[in-house]
Amino acid sequence: MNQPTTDYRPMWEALGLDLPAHDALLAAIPVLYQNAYLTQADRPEGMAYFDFVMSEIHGLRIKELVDHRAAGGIVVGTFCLYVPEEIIRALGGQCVGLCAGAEWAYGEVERILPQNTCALIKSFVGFKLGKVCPYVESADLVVGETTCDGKKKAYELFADLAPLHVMELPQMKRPQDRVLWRAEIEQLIAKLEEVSGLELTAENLAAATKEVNDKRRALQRLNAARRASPVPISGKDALLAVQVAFYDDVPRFTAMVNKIADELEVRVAAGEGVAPADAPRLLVTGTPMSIPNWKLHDVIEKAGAAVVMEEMCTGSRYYSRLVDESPKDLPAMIDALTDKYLDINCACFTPNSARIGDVIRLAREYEADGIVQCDLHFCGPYQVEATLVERAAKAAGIPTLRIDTDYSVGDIAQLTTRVEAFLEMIE
Ligand code: BJ8
Repeated sequence: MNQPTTDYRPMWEALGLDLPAHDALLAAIPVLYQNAYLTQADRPEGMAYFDFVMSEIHGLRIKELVDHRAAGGIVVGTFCLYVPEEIIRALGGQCVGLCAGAEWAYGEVERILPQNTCALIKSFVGFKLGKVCPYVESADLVVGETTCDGKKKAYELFADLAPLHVMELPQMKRPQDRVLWRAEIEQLIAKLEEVSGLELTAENLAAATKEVNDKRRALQRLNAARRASPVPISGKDALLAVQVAFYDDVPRFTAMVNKIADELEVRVAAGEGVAPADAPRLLVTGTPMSIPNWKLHDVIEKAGAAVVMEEMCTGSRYYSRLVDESPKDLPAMIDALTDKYLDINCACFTPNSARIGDVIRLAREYEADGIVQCDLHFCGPYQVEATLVERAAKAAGIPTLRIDTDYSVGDIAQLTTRVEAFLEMIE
């Protein structure tokens, strides 16, 4: 991974980062990336784009956001798939995901949050308290959502640290819940109009909807190629593409992913892959994996298996459903957004049987030999739902492995042993 040649330190200082702490964070990421990514053989050539993106993760992209704001645009940070990127973009905003995949400033975090809070929540609070995230420092507004209890209560503390708007997400999907959710989307529109000084119109929303759908279509193409045997791209690389989708420039990202999809389709036609055709194929499901959390994919693929699909928010839940582009007037377009976003299957909903159905359907479509459930410690919704996934997989005759973990590296040896034992069992 090349180091950036531009000196971004004045920009980081102007954003209020703690430069020594930020230096330490930036020193750690290339080591992780080198070990997980650059040791892989036969990567698609197009992944060079993602190597570049990673080398500039706090550099060029942040400069683009700073320039965007200087030109009058806004930057909006989010933590969850339910926040519609289309509205942010229609109002001249750049949407950036703020979930972090590494432990940071936990000492400070545990002064205000219980120790038994999931790593995702602790990390986004830690990155903010530790002043090491230029994305959150660039945000004109952060949008939270009432998904799990940990997140919604953490936002009450986060409101002291950043300008925050919280959307109330229903916990069920009945007609009255849809009414509530549509009203929440209307309130988000009003808030973003206030922050941006712009008005949402059918024209700007149609353009943004098409752009974001195009991004999802490109990811659908890339991931469709993973049905092939041998699989033409590693699970780690496919995961990285979705992780980067949360903060990269949308049209550029779409073009690059389509280029990789072209390359994968050629590989599939030629029968070329990154793993032997008889390598065990695994579907991974559970809580999201944010950069630089590549731990489980790395363990699985170094053990000789191929991850062929992710049923998670950094996976199929991100790209599998599109917004209906056929409505032409604004109220009908907002209806289409309401339906698309309420159709995401997060374990915060009850019942959430559609997610269980998705896991089994995807395992079959991608001819998975096994399902690995990977959930963060202290994540009640996904850890409880894991039992339902296990039951459904058993009924479908698909072996499962259940892993509860966090962002530390302390359990890598234990995870490796468990994954290897699982692979022996299914081979
Ligand atoms: S749509 S998965 S991004 S809420 S891991 S913070 S659930 S205790 S992240 Fe999520 Fe939106 Fe759902 Fe997706 Fe809570 Fe669990 Fe922590 Fe979680």
